Amino acid sequence: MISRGKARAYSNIALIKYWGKRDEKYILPMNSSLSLTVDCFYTETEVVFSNSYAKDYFYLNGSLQDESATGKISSFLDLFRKAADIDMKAIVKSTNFVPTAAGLASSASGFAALAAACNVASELNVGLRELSMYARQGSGSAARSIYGGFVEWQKGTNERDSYAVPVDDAKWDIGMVIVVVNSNAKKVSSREGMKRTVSTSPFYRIWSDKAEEDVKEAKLAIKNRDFEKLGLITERNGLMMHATMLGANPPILYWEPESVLVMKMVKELRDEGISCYFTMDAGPNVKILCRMSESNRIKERLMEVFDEERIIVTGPGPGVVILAL
Ligand code: FM0
Repeated sequence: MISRGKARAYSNIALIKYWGKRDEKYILPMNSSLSLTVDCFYTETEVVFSNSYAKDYFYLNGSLQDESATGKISSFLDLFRKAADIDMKAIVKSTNFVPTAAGLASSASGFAALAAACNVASELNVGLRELSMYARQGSGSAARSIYGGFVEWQKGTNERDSYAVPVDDAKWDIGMVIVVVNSNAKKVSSREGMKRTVSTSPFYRIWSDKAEEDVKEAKLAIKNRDFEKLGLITERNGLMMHATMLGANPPILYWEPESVLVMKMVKELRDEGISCYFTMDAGPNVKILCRMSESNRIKERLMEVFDEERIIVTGPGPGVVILAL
């Protein structure tokens, strides 16, 4: 017996961040978060279940992955195998479509695409809300990549009601400019970084309530098409997340000198009347929320300092897409 599924999912950038789990097994977040799905980076994944396979195989960008990487995929496949009551092993083939080679791989698009492909291949065929809960258990931020545009991941009360919901399609002159800042610094993964922050940072205590408020305010700003308000909340929330990490032990600093340079440039652009706002995740790259119609002006300015291939302009992306085999 053989059964297949294939899907594409787009990455997302959080405007109001997810940083900290209250449950590590089910990946339940301390606070709700809000993101923009982007169309510049996506993952396509094919899952084939067959009773002729002796074990699971995982190919990423064409190359067979080691036991450790495959093990993570196997645990995720188990969620679907259990729910659909199948015991077949699988071959998973995943390809990341990234505009540049400079380290923008995303667990969000990865697990969202894997969940959607598993949903078809296992014939479980759950709806998007439930699919979001499966994706969440691969990587928290993947819960949001099920939908396009602005998306809220509601923290919920338990493992059955923490899922993402669509907020707005973002088709109102919304864009993002991503600056790929090079870094040789040793990377602390989001998973490890947030865990350390929750358990050691005295600043963390005030984070989750504030983030919860920020999500509410950001949703209101989106509803009112108040771009400036949305941008200001985004910028503040991102900086506050990084402030919680600075208080961790040992402290975590993802910024590089060039990250700070971009932040200053964003402020300058704003003083000149271009409405743009920065945010950063668990790495040195800076993402600039802007008007799509002004993205080229922002890009031109950044090109005075950065090579063109390190500047990515993106619009809002769609939700998961089921692909023909
Ligand atoms: O995306 O431990 O989803 O809200 O990107 O796999 O659940 O990789 F800035 C950091 C994403 C964290 C903010 O964490 O963690 C955001 C972050 P996992 P993720």
